Parts: sequence; C-alpha cells; structure tokens
Amino acid sequence: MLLASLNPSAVAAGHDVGDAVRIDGATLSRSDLVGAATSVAERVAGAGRVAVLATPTATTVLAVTGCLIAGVPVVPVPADVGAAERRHILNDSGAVAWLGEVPAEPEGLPHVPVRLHARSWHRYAEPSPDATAMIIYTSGTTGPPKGVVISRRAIAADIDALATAWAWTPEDTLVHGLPLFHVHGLILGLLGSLRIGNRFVHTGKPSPAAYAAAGGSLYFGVPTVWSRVVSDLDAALALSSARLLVSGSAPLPVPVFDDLVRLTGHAPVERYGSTESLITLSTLVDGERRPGWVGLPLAGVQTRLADDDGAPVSHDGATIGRLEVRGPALFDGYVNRPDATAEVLDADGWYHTGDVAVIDGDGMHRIVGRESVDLIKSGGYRIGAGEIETVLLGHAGVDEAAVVGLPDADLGQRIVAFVVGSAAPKELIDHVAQQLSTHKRPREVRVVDALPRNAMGKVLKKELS
Ligand code: MCA
Ligand code: AMP
Repeated sequence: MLLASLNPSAVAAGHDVGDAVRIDGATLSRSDLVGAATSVAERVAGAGRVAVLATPTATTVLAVTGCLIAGVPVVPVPADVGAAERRHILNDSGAVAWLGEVPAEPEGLPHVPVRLHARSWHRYAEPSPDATAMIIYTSGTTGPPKGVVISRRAIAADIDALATAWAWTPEDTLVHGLPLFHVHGLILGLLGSLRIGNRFVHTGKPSPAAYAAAGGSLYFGVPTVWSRVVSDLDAALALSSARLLVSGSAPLPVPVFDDLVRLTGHAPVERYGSTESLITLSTLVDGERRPGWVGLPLAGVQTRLADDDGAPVSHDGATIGRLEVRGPALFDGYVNRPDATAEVLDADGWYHTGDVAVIDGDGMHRIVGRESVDLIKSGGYRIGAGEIETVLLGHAGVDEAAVVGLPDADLGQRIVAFVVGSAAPKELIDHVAQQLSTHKRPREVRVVDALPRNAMGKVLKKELS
C-alpha cells in the first residue's frame, strides 16, 4: 500500500497518532486523515486527472491523499502560479476539475471542494503500482514546463530507499516548510511521512525560526534554507537536538555545510535527484558525509558517466562526464511529449540527467554543474531561461531578451534578465510574476542597448554578468 500508515485496519487497531500532520494551524490524526481523505476519494473516484492548487494547507494534504486513495492522478499546480503557466498546465494535463482550493481564475474547470470535517470509511482497493500517482510540471531549457508522469511504484521505491539510507522510521518527526508542488516537499516530505508513518510538520515558510520552533528529529531543506539557518545563531543552535538534517534540490555550498557542522553539530546528509528520476543519490546516515559530494546510489540505482560522444568516462573522482541514471524510481515520460521523453530516456532505461558530474572509486558522486546554462536553479526551484524569455518578449515594451542565472549567496543562482526595449524593470518583473509563477520572476532586469551576439546572431550568454 503506497500510503502504508493510512491502512484503515492499522489505524482502527489503535496505531493512531493524534498529530500525524500539522500544517497551517491544523492538526490531523491518522484517523482524521483516513476518514477525511477517503471522503475526498469518494468525490473524485473514477475521474480523470484533477488539478490541486498546492498551497501548504490541510486542504492540499487531504486532496492529494484522497486522490491517491481513489487512484486518481493528481496535477499539483504551484501555489503562486500565474495566468499563462496555469492555462498551460491545465490544457496540457487535461485536468477535469479543481480539487480543494480554487484559484481566482479557474479557467472554466468545475470545482470539487475538500471538506475538512467530512468522514468516510469506505475501503478502496489499492490501485496498481503502475498507475500514475501524479504529474508534476517542471521546466526545460526552452518552451513551457513539461508534465512529468510519476507512478505509484516509483514513489514507493524511492521513499523506501531513502528510509534505509537515512534510518527514517515512524519514530521521526519530519519538519519542512517547502512547497507542496514539487518532489522535495510533496513526495519526499508529505508522502514519505504518510508511507513511513512518522509525524509530519509543515512550517508554512521555511524560516530558520520556524524550523527551530518545530522540535523535529528529521529536517528537509534546500540550500537557501540551510544558508539562512546558519545566519541565525539561535535557530542553528536549536537544531542541534535534531537527529538528521538533509539538504537537496541544489548544490549545498561547502561553507554552509561547514557552518552547519560548527553550529548544530550535524554534518548534513546531501542527496541528489530530479523530478524525472526522484532521488537517486544520497550520503548515508552511517556513512561518510563529504562536503560538496552528494553520495552513493540508492538501492536499485545504477549510475554512469558518458562523454560528449556517449563513450564511458572513468570513475576516478576527477574526470567529468554527463551523468546518466537508471533505477526503480524513474518517470514514465512527459505528457504529450514523446519527442522530449526520447531525448532524455533511452531504450535501455537510462535517464540522461543534464548534469555533469564526477564519480570516485568508492562510488561517491560530485555534481559539477549542468550541461545547459539555460536551466537555472534558484532557491531550489528549476526554472528555464527560455520560458522567461518568451514571456518577456510577449511584453510590448521588450524587443530582445536574454535570461541568465547569476551566482547569488542566498538563492544559489539569481534570475537576471537582460532586455532591449522601453519597458521599466519593475513592470517586467511583475509581468513575469503574473504570467508564470511568482518564484520565476527575475530578481533583476538590466535594460541594455544591445545583447552580445556571435556572427550567427546567437546570444553569447556567457558574456552576460
Ligand atoms: C516579491 N513578491 C512578489 C513579487 N516580488 N509577488 C508578486 N510579484 C512580485 N513582483 C513576494 C512573493 O509573493 C512572496 O510573498 C515574497 O515576495 C518572497 O517570495 P519568494 O521569492 O518565494 O521568497 P524567497 O525568500 O526568495 O524564497 C526562498 C525559498 C524558496 C523559501 C527558499 O525559493 C523556496 O521555497 N524554495 C524551495 C523550492 C523547492 O522546494 N524545490 C524543490 C524542487 P509571500 O512571502 O507573502 O508569499 S524538487 C527537486 O528539486 C528534487 C527532486 C530534489 O532534488 O529535491
Ligand atoms: P528538479 O527537477 O527541480 O528536481 O531539478 C533537478 C535538478 O536539480 C538536477 O538535475 C540538478 O541539476 C539539481 N539538483 C538536485 N539536487 C542537487 C544536489 N544535491 N546538488 C546539486 N544539484 C542538485
């Protein structure tokens, strides 16, 4: 059973936890979760894909859980989504309704409410492990985000492998304040907790003070969160009582790793993955945690490095190659995009990650960077330069646009847009925030006379800094 801790027999037999989930001021016991989510399941059973505006609320928890009980694929929509991205996600996914919260502009879809106090004790048969659990939209270098089809089998395999790597048990209290529309916060954080049976606390925003106050044993954060924690002495000291601090979604700077060790007494566990592969590599609870390295393959995962011609690259800890991964948690393809799927998933089941890495003789991996400058990681969010450029070029005051990710001490990379045109920077930042998602807005817009281009007219992004 995917959400094993919600097995009605176990809950009825008294294995209940009064505060299984705490989120947005609400506390849900396991029987609340089973009863209310099964009531949601009754309302959506048999539906096609449903969209969930994934705010960090009990409504989202019950909407997602209800769909998983009924075997209805969930399409999480970013809580801060803008108009163009929302339309794209709905059209592309073919979602038939909004479940739970509904945005100001529902785009003509019907609304199915989630009732926090409704209860049903109907028993649903466990859907096939091959059934789609969810479709998560994620950015590529160009074009609008692609819908990544993730099976129930992949989620279960990934959580189980992580549980072994981190000694994650029902005794843990897992704390995070990450969005519930990406793998990190939703699949690992929420679904991981509902599978393993530990208490789950969502802090709303992932602020250092909220992390410190939550009193957890297991904490998840993106590097921006950990960098903010080490800048807040009281919060960092409070986390010394935790069991394990886990960092992922983007490179953890070595100075932040070292500061965590110094202030909390914990060397963070680092792990690496993607929406398409879920988590594939991690350092281990009882193994070496080496600053700047993301660890070993999880159970069932294989990795290899290839050069530009696809030839194998030696695992000597120094030679850089393109990272390819294979394992039980890979995605089933992109929605409506067999071409894009074939580009990254080969016939032998290897996923071409787009990252470049080194592997040492012990199997430890270090991520060196990405193959393309057009895929930006800002605050742990994956953002395509192309999608922002398209939206900027759709503004009447923009003639040319080039978007890059520049180094940023807080966000890892900061989105900076270079534009030729008459529009004011603030107007363009707001335009992107309204059309895509707030978190995809450029933090800075520089109006320039011309973009640097080569003889073929291609923008020389490396010269933009
Ligand atoms: C500012 N705001 C605006 C504007 N400017 N709103 C509208 N228009 C504008 N022009 C407001 C926002 O609404 C928000 O308000 C506030 O400014 C700050 O927003 P934000 O940019 O979100 O804040 P931040 O401080 O820069 O956020 C840092 C963060 C965030 C909290 C670390 O980046 C974050 O949550 N990152 C996590 C990403 C993640 O989970 N990635 C995992 C991908 P208000 O505060 O009122 O809302 S999954 C993955 O990568 C895999 C598989 C893996 O390996 O894990
Ligand atoms: P997403 O699909 O949002 O999960 O983004 C996946 C990408 O995030 C990967 O291909 C990497 O580029 C990056 N990433 C995730 N985890 C790490 C990590 N621990 N270190 C470095 N990069 C990471």
